Amino acid sequence: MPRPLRVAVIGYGFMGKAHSNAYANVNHYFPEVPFRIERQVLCGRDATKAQAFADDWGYAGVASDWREVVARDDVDLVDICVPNNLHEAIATAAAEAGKWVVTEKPLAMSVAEGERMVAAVEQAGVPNMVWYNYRRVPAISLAKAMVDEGRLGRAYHYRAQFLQDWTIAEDLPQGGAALWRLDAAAAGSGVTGDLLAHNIDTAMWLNGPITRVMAETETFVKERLHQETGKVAPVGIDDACLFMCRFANGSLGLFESTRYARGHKALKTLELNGADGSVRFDLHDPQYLDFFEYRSKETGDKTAGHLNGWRRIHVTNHEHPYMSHWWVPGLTVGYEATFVHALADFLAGAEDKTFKGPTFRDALDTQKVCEAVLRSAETGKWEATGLG
Ligand code: SOE
Repeated sequence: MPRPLRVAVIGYGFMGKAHSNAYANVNHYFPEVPFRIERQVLCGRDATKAQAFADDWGYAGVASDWREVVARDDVDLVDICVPNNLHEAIATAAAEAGKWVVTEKPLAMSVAEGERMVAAVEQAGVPNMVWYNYRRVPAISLAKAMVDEGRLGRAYHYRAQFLQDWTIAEDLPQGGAALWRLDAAAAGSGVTGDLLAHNIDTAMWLNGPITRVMAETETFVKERLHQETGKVAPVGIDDACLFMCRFANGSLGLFESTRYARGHKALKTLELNGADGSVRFDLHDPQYLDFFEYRSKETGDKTAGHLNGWRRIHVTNHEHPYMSHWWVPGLTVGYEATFVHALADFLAGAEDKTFKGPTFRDALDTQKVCEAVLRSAETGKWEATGLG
């Protein structure tokens, strides 16, 4: 019989919703997980909004102060869905109170903060996770399975993009509500921590540690009205970031991210080229993984020249990651399913420590790469990440 796990979610924005959907649905689609989720408390500063959200998503109660929530005896897991500058304080207090702790990405504002957070959860011995949800796109999980099966052979190149266009307008303010992502004091960084962190997490999951980076960033709009102070203030985030890197396995990487790519809402791609084959993924077609097989792992034979070509795998068969939990083959799942998958994996492996991550410790590695990227953009030099 699954045991109850009483969840407190801090924050009711975009991620509060994505995570709440996972809590509401994980037991329906993954009935084998050993916990039955109870949506115990929703915490948010605006009492009216918090109550409306709690009613919508079936939370038993609401609270306005996260300190009160982490101290409650009737909460087992604390989920942090608030701006990055609050992650450390909530996570460390929750861990010290013996709660399981999960947080939206990125782990922290800096490596120093992330290290303290890792120490807190590890000293308390509490299960922990960072919601790098794109690992759990079935097609990306399939790419991981194929890499682990040795289908790509020696890795040569990794490349990834994450392009958006929603911050181009010069009169868009910074700070407050969804726009905290433009405020360095709340976000820590711009596209590096917000978008590239996803790509770095996936890249290191698929291709191993990134050891050094060389980056360039730009802030295209230098000043924006700050919603909370009502004053025009310098913009401290990176609007765009490009970096090249080296992986510990000897392969080379190229990453690009911006919120100024007019026309792109979420062009998120990845490609890994190996000696025996390549995979590529595009979030616009999330059900597909493209595979080029140069040499068969099973037979060791090269694909006959006249049959060479990219294969589009429609990742909806029951043999594909997560898909036996959903519909019949051929039918698709969406963005929200990636959070359900992340939660299912976490619940399945949290107690017996078989959870494969990303844990806080894994996410600290991503934080180290992000920080090296921003450092390199400052120094104009290659910077070591300390990994690998
Ligand atoms: C930013 O626009 C954002 O919402 C990120 O914060 C999310 O992490 C990403 O998945 C989509 O884009």
